Amino acid sequence: MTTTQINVTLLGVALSGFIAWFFWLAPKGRMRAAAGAGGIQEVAVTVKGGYTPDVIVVNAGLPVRLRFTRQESASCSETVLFPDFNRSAHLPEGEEVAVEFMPDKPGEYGFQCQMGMLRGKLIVE
Ligand SMILES: [Cu+2]
Repeated sequence: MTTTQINVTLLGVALSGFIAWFFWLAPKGRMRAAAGAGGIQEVAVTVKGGYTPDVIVVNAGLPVRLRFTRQESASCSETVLFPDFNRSAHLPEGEEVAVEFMPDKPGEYGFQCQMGMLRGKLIVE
């Protein structure tokens, strides 16, 4: 192979890597919860092929309310689980469902669909 062929090959590999990262691994958005009048930290989450935002930042010691709206019929995403907080919710298509819990300790806590194919992260500070 000539140098040019090698370069073109390397470029192709780099490009496919970037595309794979962009579609499957790149975070879909990071959102800091806003505390409302009652001191409840709220974030609206859209469920469609993933969670948007999929990284949610909250403060420890204040209740959290995540309002999920599932905008798809794929059965994969019909349940959302918060294993660390012992919470789960059934998400009917097109309906807003609130999941509430109290994050006591700072840390990172995952949430996911039943099979673990869709994933998000809650960062408690
Ligand atoms: Cu799933």
